[in-house]
Amino acid sequence: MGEQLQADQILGPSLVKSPSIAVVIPAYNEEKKIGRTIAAVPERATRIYVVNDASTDGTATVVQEYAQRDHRVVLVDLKKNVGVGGAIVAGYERVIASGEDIAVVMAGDGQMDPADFDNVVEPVASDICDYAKGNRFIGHRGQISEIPKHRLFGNLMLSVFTKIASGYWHISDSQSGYTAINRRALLAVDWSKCYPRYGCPNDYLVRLNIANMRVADVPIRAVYGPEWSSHMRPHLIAWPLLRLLLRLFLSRMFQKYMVANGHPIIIFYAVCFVGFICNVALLIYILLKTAFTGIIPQTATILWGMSGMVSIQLLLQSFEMDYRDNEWLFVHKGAK
Ligand SMILES: Nc1nc2c(ncn2[C@@H]2O[C@H](COP(=O)(O)OP(=O)(O)O)[C@@H](O)[C@H]2O)c(=O)[nH]1
Ligand SMILES: [Mg+2]
Repeated sequence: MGEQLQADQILGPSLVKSPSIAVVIPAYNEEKKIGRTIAAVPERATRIYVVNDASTDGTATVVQEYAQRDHRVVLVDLKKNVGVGGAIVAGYERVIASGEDIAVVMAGDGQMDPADFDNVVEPVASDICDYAKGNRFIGHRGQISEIPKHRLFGNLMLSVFTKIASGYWHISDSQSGYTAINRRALLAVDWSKCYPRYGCPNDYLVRLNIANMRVADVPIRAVYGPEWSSHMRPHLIAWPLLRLLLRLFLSRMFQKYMVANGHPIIIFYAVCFVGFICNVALLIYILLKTAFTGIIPQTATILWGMSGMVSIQLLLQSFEMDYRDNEWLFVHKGAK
């Protein structure tokens, strides 16, 4: 893609001067923390949708009590558990139907700091981007050391795969759920198809990219401690999440680069894939041949080395092409 364009050149000046802001709060068995979370939502928010889906504790009752005191609070009570992603989508559907300009997602367990609310909302409210996502790795010094080590490692790995799948090479901390989205983006994505469980933030990013939405990472602080044990089980979600990312990657390649404009990146990725298969096949052949005859097959070894180098080269070039093609959707922190 050529020269980087300013947001207002692409989409016109800010569409909404003083946007209405809805907060979507997924809450599952959060009777102890949901009250505190609601009470801490900044005044700036005009509506608070708390999505409870079949909690087995008193979450719904607590939310109803708050709804009587605070007219902004609306309980969205789902009868069946649809997962955190499904709950967010149910909240988004309410926002789409009731017409708020921006939807902010905050966790029901109070793990997202209200002090960062403006940071997350501002780039969307001023129409610098369509979707802003909190990033715990930038801005707040010392934050990384507070994140449990195994979660940090998993997060970094998933962030790399999410860059490849989504085309948003400028963002990290892909699992962060503190986000703001504008109406344009809400209407551009088919939310009913989104992944309903813990992989939802990754899924949203790929779909936003297919819809050509501008995305920004903003610094946030996450709250950790024994009180906030996550329900997420990394070993159980890792494999489904990697499969989801592969499927979304292929879907993005097909929709953006094959159907839309027949981009050469498809050829690069395809040849890279064939090269990689040949490389693995050659390696197996070399190992078997050496094991059975005691002689290393020279031609196969040379071909193995060449196919490996060519595949890596093509892969890196594909990443570079993808980066350039998406650069106009990257909004950097502090960009005006
Ligand atoms: N409505 C709803 N909310 C959920 C579900 N699973 C998790 N949540 C909420 O999503 C938020 C984040 O979940 P949590 O387990 O703390 O994950 P983590 O902090 O991101 O590791 C919390 O507010 C949960 O109450 C679910 O199945 N339905
Ligand atoms: Mg949590």
